[in-house]
Amino acid sequence: PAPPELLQAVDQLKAYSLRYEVAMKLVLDKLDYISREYELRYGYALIDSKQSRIKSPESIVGKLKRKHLPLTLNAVFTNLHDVAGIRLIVRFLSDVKTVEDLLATQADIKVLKVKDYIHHPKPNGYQSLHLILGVPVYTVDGPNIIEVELQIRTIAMNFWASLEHELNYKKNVPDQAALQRSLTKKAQLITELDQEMDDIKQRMYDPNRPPKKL
Ligand code: 0O2
Repeated sequence: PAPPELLQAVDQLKAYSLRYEVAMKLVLDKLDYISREYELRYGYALIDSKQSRIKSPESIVGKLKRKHLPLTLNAVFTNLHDVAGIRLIVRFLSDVKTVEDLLATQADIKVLKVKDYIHHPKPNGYQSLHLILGVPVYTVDGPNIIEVELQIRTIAMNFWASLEHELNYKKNVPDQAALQRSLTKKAQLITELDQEMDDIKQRMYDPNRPPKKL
């Protein structure tokens, strides 16, 4: 029979995956509501698309190793903030802040940490707004705050990030370093495009227009 410590670890893992799933679903439902109400009241699609995932065990182990952390459950809970992750894609730059502000008004979730890679892009050019949200999950033992990472970015930023991610994970790409440098330069074009598209949007939709009354 399996040693009791192992059985306990398996039970703990199951309970925690359930908590991450429930917390992620709660945030997804809120985003869905925000998106639908915004469209009804402003006649404007705030959210283009969203993806979500619970980090796979392989990816968790990979990240713990990269960060030189012990391969323990405790290290996961205390050091990895993106076990539950949502990526929200908006069309326009100013929509990133609109979503952030709408989320900040929700009393039951807390923004625990903000990493603003839009105002402060990473050296490789990566842009995105990362929020670590603390979401209450009411377990049999009482309330527990579970972290969910929310990445908010524009379609253009996502286009850049998805190619950059592919480049990093692909093996045997000739001139990988040169392609990386080229992508870093292209990030500037993404910033310019996002700003110019936002200018057009501001002229199409008056940013101070009142919402439709309910
Ligand atoms: P995957 O495969 O997408 O899940 P921290 O402990 O806060 O210092 P962490 O968790 O690395 O470190 O935080 P950060 O910077 O917020 O990055 C978390 C996630 O953002 C990454 O998860 C990526 O999804 C994305 N990301 C961050 N930097 C880059 C980048 O330079 N390029 C791209 N394409 N994505 C990036 P994972 O676990 O690394 O990967």
